[in-house]
Amino acid sequence: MSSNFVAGAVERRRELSREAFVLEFERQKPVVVEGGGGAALARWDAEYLSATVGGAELELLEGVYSARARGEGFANAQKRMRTLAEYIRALLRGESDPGYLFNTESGVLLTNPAAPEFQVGWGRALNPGLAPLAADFELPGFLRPESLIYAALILGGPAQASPLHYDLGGEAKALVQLRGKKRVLLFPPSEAAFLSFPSWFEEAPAAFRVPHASEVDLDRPEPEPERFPELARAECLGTELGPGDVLYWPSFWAHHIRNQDAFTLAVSVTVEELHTNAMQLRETLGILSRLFLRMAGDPRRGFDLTSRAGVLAALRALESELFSEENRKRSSMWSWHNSIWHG
Ligand SMILES: O=C(O)CCC(=O)C(=O)O
Ligand SMILES: [Fe+2]
Repeated sequence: MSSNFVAGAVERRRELSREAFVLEFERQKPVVVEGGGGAALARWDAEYLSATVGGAELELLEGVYSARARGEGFANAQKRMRTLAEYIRALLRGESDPGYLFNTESGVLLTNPAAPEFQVGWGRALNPGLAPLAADFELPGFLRPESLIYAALILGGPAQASPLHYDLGGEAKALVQLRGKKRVLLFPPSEAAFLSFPSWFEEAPAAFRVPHASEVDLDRPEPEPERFPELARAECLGTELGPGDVLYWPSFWAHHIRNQDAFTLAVSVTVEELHTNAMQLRETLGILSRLFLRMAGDPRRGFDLTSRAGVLAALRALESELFSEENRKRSSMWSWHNSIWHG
C-alpha cells in the first residue's frame, strides 16, 4: 500500500469525552480512541460468531474488493449468497476471493428505531440473522445515540481492501476494530480534486464505476503517475487500527482501508452529522444553477444545451469548477454562497 501521501498520523486518545469530541474533532478531523468495543471485543471471534449467528444469510460481492479483481476490470464480479458460518470457514481456509463482508445491506446488525427519518436505505432494517449481536455491541461513548443511522459488520482477510472512496450520504463514521489490524489512509475533502473520482455526469459509466469510488489504486506502491499526475499533490493522514481502537472520521473524508490479518473484523457505525433541510438544498440549487447558467451560456465554452451530451459536458465543467484552486479549500456555506452569488 502506498504511503507516499501520508502527511501525518491520525491523533490518538486513550479516552475521549463527548464534550472533548465535539470541541476538537466532530466535523473537523479524524481521531482514534482506544479501549472501545465492550462485550463485542471480548466475545466476537470466529467460533462465537459461527455458534450464535452462523446461520445469518449474507449477500457478498466477489470479484470486486481486491487488487486482483480491479486488475481484471471486475470481469468476475458476482453476487454470492453464503451464511456467515460458511463465509468464516472460507476466510480461515484462505480461499482466494471469498468476497468481502462490506458494503452489503446484509451486514447491518443495528438500526435506529427511534429515528423514523433514518429508516431509508440501509437504515431501514437489520439482517434478522445478526440481531442477537446487538446485545453485545455498545456505541462509542463520544457519539450521541440519537445520531446513529445503522451499524454493520465488516469482515475479511488480507486479500480484501476497500478501495479509495467516500461515504456519499453525508454521514460520518466510527469504525470499531475488534479482531486483526487494518491500515487506513484518510484524505480531507480539500484533497478530492487530486483523487480522480469519476464524474457524476458520465454518459455511460462502466460497471462499478461510481462517483464516490476513486479510479486510483492505492494498493500499488506507485499508483500510476502517468495516468493520475495530480495524485502526487494529495496529502492524507494515516493510521493502523488494532482491536479496541475506534476510528472516527467526518463526512466526505475519502478513505482507503486494507485488512492485515486472516480474520479482520470491525463494526462500521454510520452517524448523522451534516444536518440539512429543504431551504438549504434550495439555496444550494439556486447557487449552483446560477453558476451553471453563467458557464453554459458563455459562447466561448461552446456547450450545445440542446443535446443530452452537451448538457452532460456543461455539468461536468460545473463539477470541476467546484474544485478550482480557489474553491477547493472552502468549507463555509457563507463563503460558497457569497463567492458565487456576488462573484
Ligand atoms: O473497513 C473497510 O474495509 C472499509 C470501511 C468503510 O469504508 C466504511 O465503514 O465506510
Ligand atoms: Fe466507507
